[in-house]
Amino acid sequence: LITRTSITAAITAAALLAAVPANAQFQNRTIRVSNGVSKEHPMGNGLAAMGACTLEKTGGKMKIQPYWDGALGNDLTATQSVRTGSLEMVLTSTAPLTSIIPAFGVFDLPFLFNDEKEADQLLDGKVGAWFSDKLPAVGAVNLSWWENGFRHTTNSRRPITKAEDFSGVKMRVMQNNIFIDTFKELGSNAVPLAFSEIYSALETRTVDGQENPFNNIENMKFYEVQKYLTLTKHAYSPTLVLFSKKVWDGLSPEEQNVLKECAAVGQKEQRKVNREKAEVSLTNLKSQGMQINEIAPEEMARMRDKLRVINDRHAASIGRETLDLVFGELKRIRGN
Ligand code: TF8
Repeated sequence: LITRTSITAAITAAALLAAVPANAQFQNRTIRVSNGVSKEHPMGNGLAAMGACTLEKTGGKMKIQPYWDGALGNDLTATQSVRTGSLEMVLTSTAPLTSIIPAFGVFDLPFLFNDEKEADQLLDGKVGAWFSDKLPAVGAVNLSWWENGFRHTTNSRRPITKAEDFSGVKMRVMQNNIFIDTFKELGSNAVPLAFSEIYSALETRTVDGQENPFNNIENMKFYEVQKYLTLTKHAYSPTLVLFSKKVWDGLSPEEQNVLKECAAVGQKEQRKVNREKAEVSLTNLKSQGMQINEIAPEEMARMRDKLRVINDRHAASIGRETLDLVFGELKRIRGN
């Protein structure tokens, strides 16, 4: 005799069975993400968008948990944790990773990109994928290209309006040979330091200046200890959304897909907010009392000429193949 209750029970059991594979695709997971800046930075907007996306796509199972202010290490040390698998994810500029993958050094060459549109096209296309493909070999998976952005120069010594003004200025640079060489070539004294050490180095005048995007200068309150801001726009820092390969290999294909899709959702938000906020940041830095200096076009041309030697000097370490690939693609993008 088939009762109403047993039919209900059978239907429930069938529904449960059908539901099992779908649920098993997603485990409860917390993805810890390290970043050097504080949570008001556009990186926060990107991670919030990415996190809302992972929650939605996994029925609340996959959580993105950001850690700010370098609490889990600076770019390089957090990247090492990602490589060993003791940390799930890090947002880092490519520059500190040039010591691990020399080809990334191409992004550190002065004045490589003219604007964000060029950077987006190159990084989101086959050349960006070519760089991402180098990461699994060193223990990481790049989920997407976000951005730190165009870098500008601050210092406490004097207004800088031409290359010669860098003379004798002690500049903090990222832990990267090409940045060290670039600022030495300009006549300054280049000191490599981790990001978290900048503020106190500026405050104690261990260094006179530093270079970072507007958003970072405001976010880290460098305006409290820096008077002059020069619009050098000398480099564009891409941001890697680096996931631990060790952790990645233990995820289901569905979880991996969610992470990739949601990193792309985060990218859209992060780039948008980063670009909107950069303008606002510049205005805020001015109202905080910073003096903003521009470099006249003819002085900028001289500076570019002076720094052309950097490309030659670092060609061997970056590698011919990388240089040809990137400059070839830029040529195509620029339509010349
Ligand atoms: C630097 C970098 C860093 C970023 C950020 C912490 O100057 O620009 O600000 O990579 O992720 O060290």
